[in-house]
Amino acid sequence: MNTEYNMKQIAAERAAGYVQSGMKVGLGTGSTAYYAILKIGEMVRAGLDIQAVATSRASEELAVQQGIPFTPVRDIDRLDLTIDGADELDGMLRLIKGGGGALLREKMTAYRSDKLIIIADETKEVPVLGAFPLPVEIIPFAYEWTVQSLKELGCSVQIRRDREGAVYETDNGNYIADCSFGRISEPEELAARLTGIPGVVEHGLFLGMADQAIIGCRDGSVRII
Ligand code: ABF
Repeated sequence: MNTEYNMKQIAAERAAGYVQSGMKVGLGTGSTAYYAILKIGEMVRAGLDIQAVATSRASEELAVQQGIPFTPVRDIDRLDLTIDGADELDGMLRLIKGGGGALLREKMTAYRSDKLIIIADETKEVPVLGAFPLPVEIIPFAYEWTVQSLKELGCSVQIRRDREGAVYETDNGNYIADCSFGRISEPEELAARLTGIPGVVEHGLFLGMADQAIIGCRDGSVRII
């Protein structure tokens, strides 16, 4: 029986197998991407020659510890491959991301990547998105207005706080509004409405961005969709 972390690990390590010397690679954020970074670090130490960018300060710190060479983002126009986690994924590879607070850099990195591979344990697969509150990155100025505008889309909103109860700030100095919509039956429509709210920087719906998902299963198998 595989525990959740094993499922994450087998998915992450299978994805790391797609990384080849000469590639420009985007490193994701979260506990599944953690295992991918560890594996890629092992491969770099064994001679893999890549350039990398990270989707969060936390992932960059981990990658540097692992000896993965970094290139300033300004020196990389496009990436060959990004490997990243997700909070939910449906049968059309539509995703909710941002539980780790890195959705803006994750989406920017995915957008500049020729291929996005999502890695997840099978508990992340859902028939319909929305059980996981949708993270939305908003600017601090007049965030109360933005929260009200989000509520008017039909959700309850929690401004994310850290363990000490302070308002959580992203790597970009913004806030995260966790929006509970319940079932999101029309994610494309919701994405358009979210983008139209002034004060919203980015949202955690990743639609039409993932090329492949590698799923770690309880029985130790890996499914590729
Ligand atoms: C990251 O991966 C975030 O977007 C998301 O929150 C996280 C998935 O969580 P985990 O891999 O830790 O289960 O990309």
